[in-house]
Amino acid sequence: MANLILILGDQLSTTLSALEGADQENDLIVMAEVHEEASYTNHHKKKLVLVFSAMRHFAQELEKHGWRVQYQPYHPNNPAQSLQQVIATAVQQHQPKRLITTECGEWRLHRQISQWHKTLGIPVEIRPDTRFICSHKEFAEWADGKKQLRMEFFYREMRKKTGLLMTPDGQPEGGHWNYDADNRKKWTGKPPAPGPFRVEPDDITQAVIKQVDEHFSEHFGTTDDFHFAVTAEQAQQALEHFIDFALPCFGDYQDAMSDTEDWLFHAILSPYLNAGLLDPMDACKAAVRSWHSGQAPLNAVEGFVRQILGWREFVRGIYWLLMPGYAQENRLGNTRKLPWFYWTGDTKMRCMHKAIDATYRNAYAHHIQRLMVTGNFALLAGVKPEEICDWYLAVYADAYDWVELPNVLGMVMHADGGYLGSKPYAASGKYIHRMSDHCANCHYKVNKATEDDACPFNALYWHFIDRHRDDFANNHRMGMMYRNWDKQKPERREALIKRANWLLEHIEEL
Ligand code: FAD
Ligand code: DLZ
Repeated sequence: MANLILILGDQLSTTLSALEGADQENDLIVMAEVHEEASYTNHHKKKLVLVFSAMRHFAQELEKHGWRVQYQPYHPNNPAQSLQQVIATAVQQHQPKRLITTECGEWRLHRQISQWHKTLGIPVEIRPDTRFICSHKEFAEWADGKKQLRMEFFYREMRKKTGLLMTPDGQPEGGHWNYDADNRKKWTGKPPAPGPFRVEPDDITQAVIKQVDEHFSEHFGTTDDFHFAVTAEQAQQALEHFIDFALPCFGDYQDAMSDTEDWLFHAILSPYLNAGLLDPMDACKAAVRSWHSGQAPLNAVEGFVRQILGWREFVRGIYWLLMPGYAQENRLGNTRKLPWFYWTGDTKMRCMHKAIDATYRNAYAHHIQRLMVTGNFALLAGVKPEEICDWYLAVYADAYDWVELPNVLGMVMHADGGYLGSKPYAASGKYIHRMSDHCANCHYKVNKATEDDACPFNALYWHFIDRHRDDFANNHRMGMMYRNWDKQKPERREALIKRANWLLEHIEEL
């Protein structure tokens, strides 16, 4: 036989570079559900269902289109429990000339695969992942010589490169690159949020749900009400659902949070984009078409395109530029353990409870919950980056190291010394109150700071500002915070620090 082609669980695209030029009659595609990939983190049960079910559907589709596929479904007693074991067995069985694969999305596995040629005794060809818009080389060239990277400038380069939302004479549509200032409305229940696109589980998905419940019962989350798309066709329908029903309001309510509504006007497309079921450029182009047809406003469409063309490509660029050292960064010197309530949602802080509860049920929380609630709390409390990164990697259906790590370690924890973001997204309860209706239902009082029932985010915010004076006082975007802190009476400052110290000592009881 000619070649083995390995396709991983987040490479479910027929346009995958590993398939380019392949010989349908002679080459053999290998796909395998293996314990090692299913357990390197405490993956949410819904993520396991999504990945296994989407892999099974993809293998069927490949066979339907004439490919030869060797597929290993999950079983705890399979002799091969890692991708390396699966491939080693397949090489022995089929004696291929070479193994072809597309570069994988995580350093952990990439390091393994790049050594396989030594043990397999055949060449291993690792091809670039052309599903991303910016190659590693292009990103490295853009980043070269810069002390700090700023997404906004990278994003403009990507707009010029793709022509998305650009006029024929090379200017940004509407005259501005970024309409973020228009995207900060609080949501008060109207217009009604459309909810996510739902697919009822078919026989394949139901079989996977049963297996996950049986073999991964210790993992975080629940399989109840699984409704994710598991094929490219369904992911395309999810995109159309978003464009038709949520995109028009996506911009306005992008930063909003709600006590009663999990999804608001977000796309809920990241699990599909990251697994390969949906192409990022297709998603951006669909949004731009919606603006051209007058269905969605520019602030919404630009905001959506920026997330995918800008943030998604930017964080991936940083990941591959700086790994493996990036994962070890801890520039704020944090040492705190992750509070246990991140796993249970058992906390009186309403915003935290709501974000964690949604995460447990849905394997999803929207960006502002991740950044300004669970992320902000970890930053203010000084949680060790490694611990909070492990949590984010485990609990979301869209979580893969290449995208989770820069978002958590860089954007949220500022553990890279500001390489990714110009200032930490630290905020007091006031921000959460402004953007949500959580505080009205909270045990704690957002307008209090030092009392026993005061919102913990308030004193913790000032504690963070105070303890990191050396790190941030000279950051011009933080200057006002320090002036505000220094303006407060010494007794007030003392009371805030005392309250924060009490909160940190009793963190598990909050
Ligand atoms: P929308 O808000 O509707 O945005 C549209 C798309 O833009 C998303 O589908 C996603 O592909 C892309 N996008 C938006 N923001 C980002 C970003 N900051 N980085 C990369 N892509 C972005 N995203 C992941 O895909 N996987 C993760 O593991 C992940 N972990 C995160 C952890 C933290 C602490 C934070 C603050 C953000 C994280 N994000 C992650 C980014 C973002 O929160 C999610 O992509 C988004 O919430 C997914 O939901 P959505 O599809 O409804 O996105
Ligand atoms: C996430 C995941 C899971 C849960 N299981 C598998 C699997 O059994 N087989 C597989 O090929 N891929 C799986 N994946 C995706 C891989 O972990 C992913 O390819 C790497 O993390 C690189 O991004």
